[in-house]
Amino acid sequence: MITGVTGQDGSFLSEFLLEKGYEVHGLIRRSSTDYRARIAHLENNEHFHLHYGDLGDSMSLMSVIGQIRPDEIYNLAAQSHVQVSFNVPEYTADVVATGVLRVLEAVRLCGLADTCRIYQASTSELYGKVEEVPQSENTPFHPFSPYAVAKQYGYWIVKEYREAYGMYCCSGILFNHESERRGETFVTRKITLAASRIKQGKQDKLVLGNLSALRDWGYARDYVECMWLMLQQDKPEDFVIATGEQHSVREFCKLAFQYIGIDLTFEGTGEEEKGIDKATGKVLIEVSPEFYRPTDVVNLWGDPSRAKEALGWNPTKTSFEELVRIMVEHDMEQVAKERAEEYIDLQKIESLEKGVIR
Ligand code: NAP
Ligand code: G4F
Repeated sequence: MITGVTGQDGSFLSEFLLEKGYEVHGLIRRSSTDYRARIAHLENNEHFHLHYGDLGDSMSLMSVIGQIRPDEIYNLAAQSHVQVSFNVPEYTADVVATGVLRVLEAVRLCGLADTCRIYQASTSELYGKVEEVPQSENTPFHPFSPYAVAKQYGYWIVKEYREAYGMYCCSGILFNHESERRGETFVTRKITLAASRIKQGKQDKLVLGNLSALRDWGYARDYVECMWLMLQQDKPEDFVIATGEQHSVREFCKLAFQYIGIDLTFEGTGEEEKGIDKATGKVLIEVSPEFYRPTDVVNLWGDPSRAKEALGWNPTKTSFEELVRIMVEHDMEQVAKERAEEYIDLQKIESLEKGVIR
């Protein structure tokens, strides 16, 4: 069973498990619009089943878990946007923190504590205002957003159920992982979509926040394998999943624009910094404090040694360069197909991210 099946990771994990011969049950929440694009290609698969439920609703979780009696649960559902967690902190806590407890307790109350293994989608945001670089399983946590604080509860409640009830449950401390299916308001996808639209004359410039933030970016398709591997071990254990390589938002921009044939140079500092097309002198990237966060995590860099050793996982199967190329190639095609009435109003999305209605 996968919660968050309609999300980036849920869709890749579904494909991965179906290829392994699993019966996959996904939890979806009711919405007035039918947003299932990432799993549309799986919906005719007879081994893929969908159930309505919500992480905010224990009864639906009990009902679905009691009915399916899953061998493995991948708890991926979350309000996963860090900036949005400052706008909706209470809701974020309910889904991201208490939601984990609801899943664990539903498993226990359905009498599955001894048979059902649980993977919890934990995060590098737990390291937040980092206390060491790079970060490993032994690095102290210092969560730095309402989202991260809620995820910290999820991490500890999983550990508690493991120790109190002997349940096989564990947390994957995953560093940022991106893809052509990444939500459009996360910085990487915002950049690859904007670069594609600028190249095709459909957007003038891209406005970003902190260009100096550093991330350890991997490819989501590679990372879902680790979620599965973590549930196939003799004993449950928490792992850091990362590439071990770090890049800035600025470097990501430079590479994405390079793939569409624009050589960018950055001039100025702070809010005055600009990304300029070397060939034409045109300003293509600007900084706005609108996208600064009240507290920003600026130095994430994971040490995947333990996952390499114990899970036999290759953290650099897809390189940073290849990841950016995959995303840009996808978005160049997507943007070329977009009809005028289908354009996503980036300005509106960006404002929403900041809680502003324009
Ligand atoms: P995502 O694309 O934002 O997907 C989140 C999923 O959760 C969606 O399917 C969403 O459903 C679902 N969801 C949200 N609220 C829900 C609720 N109340 N009840 C049931 N489902 C709900 O996230 P992702 O990038 O795939 O990440 C998957 C998980 O890993 C998340 O828990 C995230 O916090 C965590 N994580 C992600 C990264 C990363 O870099 N991607 C790194 C570390 C940890 P709708 O489609 O209906 O919105
Ligand atoms: O792409 P982001 O929004 O991802 P963030 O905050 O790292 O969170 C993602 O990764 C976490 C793992 O570490 C997950 F747990 C979480 O669920 C989510 O998937 O921002 C990355 C960095 C930040 O420092 C942000 O301040 O990029 C900086 N940034 C600069 N300009 C921007 C922008 N981020 C966004 N979203 N939009 C901007 O315009």
